[in-house]
Amino acid sequence: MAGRYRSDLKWSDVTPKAGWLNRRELMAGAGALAAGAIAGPAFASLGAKKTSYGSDLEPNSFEDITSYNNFYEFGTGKDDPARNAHRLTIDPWTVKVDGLVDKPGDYSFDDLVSGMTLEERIYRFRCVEAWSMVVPWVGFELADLLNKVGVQPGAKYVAFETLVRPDEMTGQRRNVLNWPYREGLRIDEAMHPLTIMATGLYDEPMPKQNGAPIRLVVPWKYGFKSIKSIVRISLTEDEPPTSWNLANPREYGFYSNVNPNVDHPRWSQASERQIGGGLFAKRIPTLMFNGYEKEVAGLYSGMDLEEFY
Ligand SMILES: Nc1nc2c(c(=O)[nH]1)N[C@H]1C(S)=C(S)[C@@H](COP(=O)(O)O)O[C@H]1N2
Ligand SMILES: [Mo]
Repeated sequence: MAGRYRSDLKWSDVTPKAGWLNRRELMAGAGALAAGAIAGPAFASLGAKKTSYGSDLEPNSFEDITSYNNFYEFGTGKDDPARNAHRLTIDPWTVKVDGLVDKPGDYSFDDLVSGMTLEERIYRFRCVEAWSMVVPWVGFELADLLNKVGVQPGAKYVAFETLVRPDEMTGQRRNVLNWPYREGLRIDEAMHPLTIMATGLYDEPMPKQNGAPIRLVVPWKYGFKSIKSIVRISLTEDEPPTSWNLANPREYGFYSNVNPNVDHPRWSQASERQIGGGLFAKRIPTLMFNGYEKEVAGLYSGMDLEEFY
């Protein structure tokens, strides 16, 4: 596989789009902004505004990002989602917004995304299993969506649910997890500008194995918090139950912030294996809050990060 550490290959050689090759040039100058706002069908992510988020990071190849996945609704093997997710129907797609909001309702994908500013965000992505990638997401800030639907004062958490459709999501025929897959964030985490709803990657609409048509991305938390193929967003007063926490509360906390100093009960979290690095690649040290400490540490000031893991 074309790894990003093979010296004869540059990331630009393994990316799928000619347009992508000019990304760095685009971002170099005012040209970045000239790329302009998004227009056209909401499903298309082409034309997303280029920003400087993550311009120092080397993205994994499209191939890596779409062939090594966790999406238990399609099986527990890393290659199961790529083989099975094509069965998922994503059009039409409806997201129920309920709980403590001014404008609850069943929103079509287009209604949900309309008015949002799509941007490219190149983020580190760190799975709790101690592997990592760098992904050029396309998405918009969750805060913009929450402001659009109107968060009521009593709301302290946001809960998310994935689709349940065992006909298409064949992994749901077994009770590997308590379906639907559920996740949640504290409201200040949800409102943080780094938290995005992603609708694409590498200028492509979100591949099904990565959580089409819309998924959460919270870059400073372990990957399982970034729930895929979302059909429900609820604003709640109480901390919502989450699938991995229900399955094993000792191993998977509600917060699950990336933290090299707090080991998983069964393995160290001090370092990680970069996908695409090849068989002999050295592990790299894991960064506090996955490298986003400057931006997010303030959310947890005064909290004992070993207690609230
Ligand atoms: N609905 C749903 N969302 C999910 C998962 C899942 O099994 N089901 N797996 C999580 C885990 S453990 C990880 S590491 C990431 C993987 O995202 P990726 O396949 O796009 O890299 O998705 C997360 N979101
Ligand atoms: Mo994960």
